[in-house]
Amino acid sequence: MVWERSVSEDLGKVLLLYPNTGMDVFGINVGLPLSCLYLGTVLESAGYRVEIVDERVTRSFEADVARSIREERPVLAGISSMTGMQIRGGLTAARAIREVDPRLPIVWGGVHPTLCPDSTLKHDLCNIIVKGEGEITLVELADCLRQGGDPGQIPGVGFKKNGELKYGPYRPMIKELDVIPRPHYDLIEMDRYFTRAPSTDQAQLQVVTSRGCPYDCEFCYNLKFNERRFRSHSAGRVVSDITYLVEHFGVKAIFIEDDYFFGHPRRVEEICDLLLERNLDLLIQVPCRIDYLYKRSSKMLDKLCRAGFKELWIGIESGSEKRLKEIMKRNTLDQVREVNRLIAESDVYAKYGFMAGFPNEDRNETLETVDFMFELLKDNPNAGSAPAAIYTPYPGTTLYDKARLVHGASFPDTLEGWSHFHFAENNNPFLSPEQSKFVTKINTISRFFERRAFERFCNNRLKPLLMLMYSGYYWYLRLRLRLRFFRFMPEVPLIRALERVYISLFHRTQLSRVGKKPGN
Ligand code: B12
Ligand code: SF4
Repeated sequence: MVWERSVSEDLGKVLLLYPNTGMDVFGINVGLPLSCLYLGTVLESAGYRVEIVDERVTRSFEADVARSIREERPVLAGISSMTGMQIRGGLTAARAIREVDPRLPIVWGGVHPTLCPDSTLKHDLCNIIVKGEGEITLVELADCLRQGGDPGQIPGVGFKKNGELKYGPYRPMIKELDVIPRPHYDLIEMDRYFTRAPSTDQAQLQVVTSRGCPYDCEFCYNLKFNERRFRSHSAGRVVSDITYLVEHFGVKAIFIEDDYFFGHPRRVEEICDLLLERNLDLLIQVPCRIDYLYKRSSKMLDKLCRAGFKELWIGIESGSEKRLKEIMKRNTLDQVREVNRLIAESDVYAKYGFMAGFPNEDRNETLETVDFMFELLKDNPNAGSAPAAIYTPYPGTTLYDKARLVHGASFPDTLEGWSHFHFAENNNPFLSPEQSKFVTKINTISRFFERRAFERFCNNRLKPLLMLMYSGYYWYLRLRLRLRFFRFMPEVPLIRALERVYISLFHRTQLSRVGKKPGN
């Protein structure tokens, strides 16, 4: 690997930037900036010095970026970005860079530049993009720019030459993930990144144990970004990475940030065996699929639970059978019901995820989803439900192409345009104005479907008062749903406004307490 080399000279500095995601509540979901951490680690191994500036944990992002460049001109500045909000912060940072140094190469990478390469590259504030996995490409690119070379020969990059967009050859994906070194956690201030485990409020850190997924859900980026392939770290490496976090940072709760952890069932068993051997007494949150559990016995669920996998995040997506088929979810509602019953008999907590507002979805279908959410919660006291997300057509997904080609929807064609594509807003031009409003209403009120989630959200001095208000509102909400009365809902704008204020105040007060592990 390109980073496995011994370098005696100082190769200079690389600046990596992680903008706000739009879902950033310090101490709750500001997790490790994994993209920058993985890239920073290989750059450091290859002989570069790395600085990571993360907008989510600083109050002076632009000033920090400008200061870093003034202190020492980096070889390049790399910006990591998903579609939407992160682009906004990325552009702000890029402007700050340009003011200090108009010629510094600005490199964009991550999910958005990979899936929308042309519109990203066309922007004045972008010189080069890196498509897909960045570890090898970024080291090669830094070497090339440092020596004043031409990036055209480097696989995986896009660049501009005489105003024209050019792309280097295809960059194959790394086959054996174990060659990627464990993140150098000292690149960041770790005490800023403890999130909280939902059921216990324990300090939690995140790991990646695999990349990609063998399924083809039509709303997901995996088909294009990971070419529908599943690659994983060995069981030994996974358990060693988790043990490292436990031993060095004192956490007992882990969040697995994989696309599909369960892609290789034999590996899952091996991980469980190793964790049981080490007796670490962990609380591990992990994304899962219904069909993985459907094919398995309560014995396997019990083993998962004993090994620490006590919280499963399961995307159910819809309460409509027809819709599940259409989006290629590859499981039925009856299978969901059966797995829900299996989980009810175990000690595992399941958090279900749903979406509303798919193309052609009408009010009845949205209500089928709401009814199904309540059915699952009723049948299983160990289950919770995330708010019904507003379906968002992300570029690179099959449903995005269908929305354009079948439903005639149009989407932004500039980087600036994509920066306003906020997942919490309704970005679905294919919905009628009435259905669009209805979906936003359901998304808002579904925040209150799970009492436990609300309790956790208001874990402060005002809790008794807030929970009293919650009980009153819950009763009113159930009555509304039973009567199917959705015309006059003044609470919707009120809830959204209050939530925005609450989250921003909470984020700021938590940020000012940097240094303390939440829950400790
Ligand atoms: C963690 C996570 C989050 C966290 C992120 C913050 C954090 N660190 O705590 C939170 C919870 C805030 C979040 C929020 C959301 N997320 Co999210 N998230 C993820 C998740 C699970 C892991 C991301 C990660 O860290 N991966 C590990 C790192 C190593 O991989 P990576 O980021 O891809 O980086 C590699 C390459 O992309 C590249 N690279 C990345 N940056 C850069 C920069 C440079 C300069 C270079 C050269 C290369 C490069 O190199 C890296 C190493 O190989 C991914 C799915 C996944 N498994 O990747 C979804 C994912 C990124 N999220 C997604 C979505 C849709 C969302 C949400 C809308 C909520 C939702 N409904 O899920 C929001 C809002 C974000 C938005 N798009 O506006 C989509 C993104 C689709 C898109 N087109 O952007 C993904 C792909 C999930 C999916 N299956 O669809 N998310
Ligand atoms: S939604 Fe989940 S199961 Fe479906 S393709 Fe994406 S990662 Fe795989």
